[in-house]
Amino acid sequence: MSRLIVVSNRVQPPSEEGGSNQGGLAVALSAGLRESAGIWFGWSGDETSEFTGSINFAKAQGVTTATIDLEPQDIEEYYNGYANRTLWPLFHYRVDLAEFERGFAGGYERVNARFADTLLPLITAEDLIWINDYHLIPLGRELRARGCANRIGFFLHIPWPPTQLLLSLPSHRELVETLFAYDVVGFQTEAWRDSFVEYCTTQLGAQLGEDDVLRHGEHAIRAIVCPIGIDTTEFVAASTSEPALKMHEAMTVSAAGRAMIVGVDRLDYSKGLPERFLGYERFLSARPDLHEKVFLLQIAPPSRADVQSYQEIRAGLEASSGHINGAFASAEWVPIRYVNKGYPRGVLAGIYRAAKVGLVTPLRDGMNLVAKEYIAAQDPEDPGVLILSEFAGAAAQLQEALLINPYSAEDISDALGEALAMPKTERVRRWTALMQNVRDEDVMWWLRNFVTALEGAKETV
Ligand code: ADQ
Repeated sequence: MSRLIVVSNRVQPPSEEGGSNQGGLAVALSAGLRESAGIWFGWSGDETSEFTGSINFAKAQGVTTATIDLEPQDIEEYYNGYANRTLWPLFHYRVDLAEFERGFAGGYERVNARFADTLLPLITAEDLIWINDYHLIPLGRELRARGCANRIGFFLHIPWPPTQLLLSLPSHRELVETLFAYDVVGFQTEAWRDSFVEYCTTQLGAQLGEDDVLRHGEHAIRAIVCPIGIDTTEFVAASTSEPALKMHEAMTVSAAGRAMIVGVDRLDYSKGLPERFLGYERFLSARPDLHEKVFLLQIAPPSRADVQSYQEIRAGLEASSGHINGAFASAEWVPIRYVNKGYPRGVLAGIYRAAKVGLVTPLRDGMNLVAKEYIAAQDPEDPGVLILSEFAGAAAQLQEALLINPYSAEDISDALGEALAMPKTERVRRWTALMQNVRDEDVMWWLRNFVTALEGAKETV
């Protein structure tokens, strides 16, 4: 395998005990980089008063990292602005939350150019360059403009929005055209890829040929479907590790014979948390016979706290969980345990394993790794049941989950009743099929698929 240079907005190599609050992207990329002996380049997460382009090299857990600091204005316009207030909501179908400011777009261009200036000297002729996610869409074009002739791939971790929504982005055409600087562009599902192809054919006049090759003017790219997985072997081991066993035991004692339903999500409006609480409330109203027999543990570490819509969702969830507990709790029973902190991976695996039901109900999600982690952590002899939103990318692979519409409180309520009553033989049957997929299509499979497509790109395009 050629040396890989992976680029993403944030670089967060795992800590010894497996990082307590890492996004799915961080978890997946570190696992992949270990195999390829490559470099992971991106923002350190730190601020500097003036951008210098100086690179900080480090090695952690077998992963070499190269990071840069950004100026406060960069962080405000590029990260909090264009990435998290414009593209993230729009690409998750929330045009109502998207903010369109020229200053944000300018900062986004500037930071992508700074990434290119700093990264270019690290690149040698045979390197494969793999750029990740919506923060860095124009980076390939910036590298090409500086003479980089390497194979460059781009992978989008989030959904690609429907054309009619994307048209609301000022300069949508310019942004999408920058993707034609890549050799390969990867998506989590066929649905997101098809949506991209539809935009390119209807708005740019691009032509789709064989082997997913999309031609536009002088350029040809391969638009591939390449769903991300988890480090399944590591996660299965984590689920029977010492911290997991301890946590499992602690949860079993504290559950006092009640069935635990678990939700684990970054606190983000795309994850459908208010709707999930409403669905659970509906379930409590519909099933008085199960009061005191179940509880929902919702773990939601805050993210992007500088963005107002994230402050609002946090306040809304505090009110909603308080309201539900106020309406249904008794002296001995609290129906929702709502926790705003991160856990080390072993501990998290122990929590998943102790839960009879995994409740994963995003309104829109590129993939959703929590669904896969929940499956990997189960006891094969007595697995829990996964309830999964049909709008998560993971639903395309995890068809044996109980698939629901996350906007429907009734769907959530019915699925909870079905999951809690499901006989063991049926739970084992579904879990076996789900686990097969989580094992076969893991993070190494994802990495190899993408890299193979990138290596072969020049021959097919
Ligand atoms: P995210 O939106 O961050 O990722 P997800 O795929 O669910 O979403 O990954 C979240 C990760 O954070 C999981 O590995 C989970 O274990 C971890 N996590 C969440 N809460 C935690 C807690 N309290 N303690 C410890 N760990 C916690 C983006 C896209 C997804 C896509 C991934 C990868 O939005 O759709 O699946 O990238 O491509």
